[in-house]
Amino acid sequence: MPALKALTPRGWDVTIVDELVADVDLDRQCDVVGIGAMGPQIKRAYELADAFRARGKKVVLGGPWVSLAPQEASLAHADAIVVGEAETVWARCLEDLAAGRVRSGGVYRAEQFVDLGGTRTRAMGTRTMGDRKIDVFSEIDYRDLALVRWDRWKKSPLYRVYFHWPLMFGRGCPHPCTYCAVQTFYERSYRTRSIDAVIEDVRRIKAIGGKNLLFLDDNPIADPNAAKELFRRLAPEKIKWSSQCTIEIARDEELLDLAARSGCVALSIGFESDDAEVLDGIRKGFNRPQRYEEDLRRLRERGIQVIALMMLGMDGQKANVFDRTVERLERDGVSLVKLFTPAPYPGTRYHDEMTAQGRILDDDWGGYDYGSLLVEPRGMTDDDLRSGFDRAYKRFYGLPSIAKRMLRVPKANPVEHAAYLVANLKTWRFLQKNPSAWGTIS
Ligand code: B12
Ligand code: SF4
Repeated sequence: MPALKALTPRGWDVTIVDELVADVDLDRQCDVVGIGAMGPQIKRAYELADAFRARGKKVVLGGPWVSLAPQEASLAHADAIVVGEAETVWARCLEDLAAGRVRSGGVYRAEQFVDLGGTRTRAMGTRTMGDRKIDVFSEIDYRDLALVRWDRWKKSPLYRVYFHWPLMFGRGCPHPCTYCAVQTFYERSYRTRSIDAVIEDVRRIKAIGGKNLLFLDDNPIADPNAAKELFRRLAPEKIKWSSQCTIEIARDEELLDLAARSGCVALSIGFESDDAEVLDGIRKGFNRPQRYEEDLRRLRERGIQVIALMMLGMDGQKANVFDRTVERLERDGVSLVKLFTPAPYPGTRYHDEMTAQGRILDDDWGGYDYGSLLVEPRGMTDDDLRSGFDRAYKRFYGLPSIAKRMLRVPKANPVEHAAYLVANLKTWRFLQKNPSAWGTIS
């Protein structure tokens, strides 16, 4: 939202409301309401859109869900939708709405990816639009666009929720994982901002007292050379940062050393499964699970906490997967885990595969969280999946497992170690009160 605000032409007065931390005033005076949503929030986004339109306001919807879901679904709730990145179309969309018109049936589609000012990789080559082939990168230079106002972030109630300073190095990911909205949205392309621009952001954040940064990237090591250069430049800044990336970070010693020296304290990593065949089924064979043990040892040695992301209920997994997964995570000293039941997000190849096989169990997108039964499992019953999923969470965040894991997770940084111990204990307490709330939150 701050990025979208920064893209808004002069003359517009913008207010950001995040419903996680504030109530939305449906009667607020405004010309245009823009709404974005992630995953299951889309249902609420549609409700809000309807409520605003019933009060005579113009509504525009955008973001990854809206971009990938069938357009009609979103257009039923909005005057206009932005499909893809907003940079090249947002100003035109606003201008049209203000003038009381829409073009292209209300669909403002970004036909090009914006140049972020750094490196670019492209797995897809050019994109075909009708009978034309177009370059997927636009000539708009992101460096010319207004920067996020970090001073405002510090005062925002969101800061107290996220307690990190969010910034971005790159967008996209070149991998082909079938279930992933990111590679679908970005068509497997990957771009970085210029490292100078990122360092400038870091210094602005430091100047107002920020230390803990969160790179919002999906995979900041997707271009390893660019990542190495970034980490070299970050090291003297003496900050701490967290992010998410593939396990490939552990397989390049230089990259891993540089990441650790630059202040990397925690990474969410999509292991998904320790079974090569299961991974091949979702085109994530590059994970190579036979190397996980060694990978995790290397990360631990460098004091990097690992939040493991694991999928349960995938094709090829049997009812023993739940206990086996937790045992492995305990043995490898993983700090935190997030478990996922298969979620067929619209627009993804996985969604198409499950639709073709007639296995999608729920059409209500409001339930598309990470713990619901959305796809008919093979190799286990629905009940096995439901009970195994809850059991795995309870066991991982049970006191014996916490003790076992915390003895193995990195202690190189005592403050971080204490924070992760507290996070585990809080999760244990939460579980006592809400034994089956898992997957609905992250
Ligand atoms: C960082 C992140 C988070 C952070 C956010 C932290 C923060 N302080 O902002 C946290 C961890 C909180 C988070 C949580 C969740 N996330 Co998240 N998240 C991301 C991530 C990695 C980056 C988002 C980002 O900031 N990108 C940078 C900005 C600039 O890009 P952007 O958001 O795409 O916005 C551009 C366009 O999409 C468009 N746009 C976006 N919104 C709007 C709105 C309007 C009106 C317009 C016109 C345009 C527009 O313009 C922008 C500029 O081009 C994305 C993956 C991804 N790459 O998208 C997942 C992602 C968006 N998250 C996802 C999900 C599912 C969730 C959760 C629902 C998970 C859960 N079950 O809890 C929660 C919901 C949180 C909540 N608010 O309730 C999914 C959404 C899938 C989908 N098809 O909708 C994604 C794509 C991850 C994935 N691989 O599937 N997330
Ligand atoms: S590696 Fe991660 S971000 Fe990249 S395509 Fe696979 S799941 Fe998506």
